[in-house]
Amino acid sequence: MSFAWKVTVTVVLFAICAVAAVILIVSLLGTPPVVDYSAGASGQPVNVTLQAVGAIGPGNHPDWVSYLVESPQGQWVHTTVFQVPQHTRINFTIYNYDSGSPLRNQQLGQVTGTYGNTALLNGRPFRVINSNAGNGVAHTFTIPELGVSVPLYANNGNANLCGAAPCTTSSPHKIIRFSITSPGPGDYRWQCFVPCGLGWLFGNGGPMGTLGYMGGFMKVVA
Ligand SMILES: [Cu+2]
Repeated sequence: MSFAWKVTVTVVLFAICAVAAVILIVSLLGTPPVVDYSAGASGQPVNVTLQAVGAIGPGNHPDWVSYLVESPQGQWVHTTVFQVPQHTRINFTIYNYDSGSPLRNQQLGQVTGTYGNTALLNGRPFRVINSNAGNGVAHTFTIPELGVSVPLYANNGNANLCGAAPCTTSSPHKIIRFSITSPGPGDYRWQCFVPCGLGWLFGNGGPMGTLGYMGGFMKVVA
């Protein structure tokens, strides 16, 4: 092998390794995009809209459960990070497209930390879901630091459920609404507390442990 060849092979191999390292670092550091509901906030209530799906569809993990966030412009974004103004009424609407099961911990069937400690399920107020009855609970939306937790009543698992996000209301769904008051500035972790990562240890790996699927941040800004 000539010297020129050796140099060429060395350079090419180095370049390949460098590119691979960059891709790895970016994928490890990569955080989901932020949907901003705080721009132009005027103290008026802010509406935050999410959907929970049984399978995200396209991408690296097509069969992972996930949340999505709807931008103020009406685009569904595959993320779990959103930004709201401080000390403001936040009206949440969550479209649940997933099936569910009985809860291992019935405590998570309760609505806590919302206005009136209540939420609406398809327009009807509720404070607790008995997950041993009916379709069970699919996911929760929980912000532990604020004591906020709302169970998402499930769809019938035998129905023709949406198989890839973003789902539309032509698929079976439940609409859950509730309101909270945003606290002072900070990053508030939220997540689902149903171990819904099927096929992972105790259901808590995969989408349950990956930002952008079953957990994220509510960023509160001044
Ligand atoms: Cu979940």
